[in-house]
Amino acid sequence: MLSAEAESYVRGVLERNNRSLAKTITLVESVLPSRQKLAREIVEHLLPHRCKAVRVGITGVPGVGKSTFIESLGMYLVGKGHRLAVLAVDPSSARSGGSILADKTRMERLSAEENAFIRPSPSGGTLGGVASRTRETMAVCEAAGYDIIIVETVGVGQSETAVASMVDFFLVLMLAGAGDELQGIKKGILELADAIAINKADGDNLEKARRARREYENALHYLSPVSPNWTPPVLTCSALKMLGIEAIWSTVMTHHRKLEAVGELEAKRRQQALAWMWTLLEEGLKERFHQHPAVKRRLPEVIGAVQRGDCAPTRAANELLFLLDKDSDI
Ligand SMILES: Nc1nc2c(ncn2[C@@H]2O[C@H](COP(=O)(O)OP(=O)(O)O)[C@@H](O)[C@H]2O)c(=O)[nH]1
Ligand SMILES: [Mg+2]
Repeated sequence: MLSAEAESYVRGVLERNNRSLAKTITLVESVLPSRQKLAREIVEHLLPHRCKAVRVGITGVPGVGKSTFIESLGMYLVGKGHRLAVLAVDPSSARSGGSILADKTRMERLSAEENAFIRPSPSGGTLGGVASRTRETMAVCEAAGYDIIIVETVGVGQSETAVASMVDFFLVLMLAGAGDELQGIKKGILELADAIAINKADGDNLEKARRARREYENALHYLSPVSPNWTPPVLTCSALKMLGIEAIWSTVMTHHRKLEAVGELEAKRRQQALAWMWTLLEEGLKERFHQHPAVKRRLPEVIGAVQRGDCAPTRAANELLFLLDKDSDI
């Protein structure tokens, strides 16, 4: 049975009330165990009511034009009658605080749209935590009838991998003149990309952008594609001048249709559902470990012993894990 409190949240979301939606997401992001319990109850009830949204992850270094791009793409999509939710997974902006405000002002036009819902980064929380709540948040938005979900993430290693593993399509925004940075961390990001778009292809930058496009095409050539049914294309666009935005969206839709036709999209979603379960399971186990009375009692001592070198880490871990098998009142 659904508690009365949970029911009012569920009803609000299903009635597509954006205030209820925002409140539900705040609950989902809460770190308080009692709030989390309520959030899980609500999410579970909302899951069957999700619409089949197209989920797109967008990444790129700060300044590449993600927010500008999302606003241009968002205006285009809303104009076509879609309902769009934008979620930001950006631990750096959560820390600095200021950039959230800047982002908000940049998406001014989109935020004024009735069919757009913009949710800035949650403050605090670990990277893994933020990303795991993003799944729940997407589900809640889908239950509120948002048929396109965009997840924005900043180019800092872990968060992209996490976001790429929870969307249908992963778009990497790049800048021209970054050809010499193709190695290292960038290569890792390219491997996740379903498409690359060279942004700021306007004015004096146009020729450079075209050159960069060829360079990235070459670079992609040497990577094994994510899917056997899809070769990631490299496109150019200007988020500011709203050029090339339509072509990028049509690429997303082509990818969607192709993967859907061969059953790959369904397989991907199932894989993601399993990954979601494992994330929750690992979180739950960790929490139980830290809540366990015997562990709580013994942990500080064991930590001290390992730090002093009096106890081997291997033995310490074993001993602590063994405590879980004991009755909590021993
Ligand atoms: N010339 C040009 N400038 C752009 C374009 N897209 C974004 N910008 C500018 O680049 C700066 C950073 O954009 P922003 O969207 O905040 O980047 P983010 O940090 O990736 O979200 C802003 O001053 C934008 O006006 C573009 O397509 N062309
Ligand atoms: Mg931004």
